[in-house]
Amino acid sequence: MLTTFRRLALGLPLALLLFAGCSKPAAGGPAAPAKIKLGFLVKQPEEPWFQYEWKGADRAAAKYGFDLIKIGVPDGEKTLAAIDSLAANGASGFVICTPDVRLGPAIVAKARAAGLKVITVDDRFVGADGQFLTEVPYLGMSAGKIGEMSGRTLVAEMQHRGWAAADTAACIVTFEELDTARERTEGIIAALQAAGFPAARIFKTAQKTTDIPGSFDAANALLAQKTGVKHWLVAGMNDSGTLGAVRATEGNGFTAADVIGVGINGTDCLDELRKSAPTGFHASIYASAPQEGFLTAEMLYHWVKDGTPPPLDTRSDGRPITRENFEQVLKAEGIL
Ligand code: FCA
Repeated sequence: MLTTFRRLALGLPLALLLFAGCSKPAAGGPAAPAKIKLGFLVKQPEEPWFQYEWKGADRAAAKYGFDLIKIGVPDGEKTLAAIDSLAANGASGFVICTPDVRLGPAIVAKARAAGLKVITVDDRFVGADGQFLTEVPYLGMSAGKIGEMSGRTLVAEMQHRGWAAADTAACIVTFEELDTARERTEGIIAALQAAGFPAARIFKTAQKTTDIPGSFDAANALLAQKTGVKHWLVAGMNDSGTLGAVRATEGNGFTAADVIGVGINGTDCLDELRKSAPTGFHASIYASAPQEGFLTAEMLYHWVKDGTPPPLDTRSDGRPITRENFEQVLKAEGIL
């Protein structure tokens, strides 16, 4: 208790210590060490995935006693401004999921100039030559593997419902300019084909924005072209990608019984899975956002505090969740 109190007191600003009537440092004595400040910047703060990542990072901040500065950075301008603001506020580094992976070199240059350490989460920086900036520590999904899991989940449920491939087609919503997204959707397609689903009945449709309206529009465009399909398999790079497409099938007259949608993230589909009647959104591949937030914040803290550099490439795994088991899995994860 006393140790905890002392540790806390050390982290408090001097004014607060005086105000609280705690012992004053002797005149000329060493000042209390300043609390470490770390940033956590995410591209889509409205997406539950990123809110859970922040929650995980908050847990690391509470455990190690650093200040966490959370900033939403929906575009390049806001990202660069956020780095300036972190530097001005005395931060030592930040974790980032960038709104555009090609901003990587500019972000690294700005961070270096300000003496800030950088770890990337989810979306890996890409250089002007199109190659990953492998020197910047990265933590993200095992994208191909998780995509394959989504594909296998689609096939298992299709078999469970006894659908014939000849009556079925797959609508895969893609966002190929983002590597983690492309690797996931390629994994989905590879698993469908490995299970014998005909390549000619797998249709990709590109989303312009990575949100529900973006995937809704992409799927609608495809459904308008592909008439005569009885059942649809629907998937995308994340829950929003699949949710928008499932909404599009509904708008085109397909009922839940004729649609199998599988998402990825497992954080942005909770309201959907809680609906009293099942929808076409059948399952998601859950990857742990709180853990990714905790681990990246923890790595950054150790890097700043002890000079221990983080591993350059860390990957997280996934597991399928459905209406049947999502509450149990997410409770165990501390999300529910
Ligand atoms: C990307 C997606 C997010 C999440 C994350 C792990 O950043 O946009 O929804 O899937 O990867």
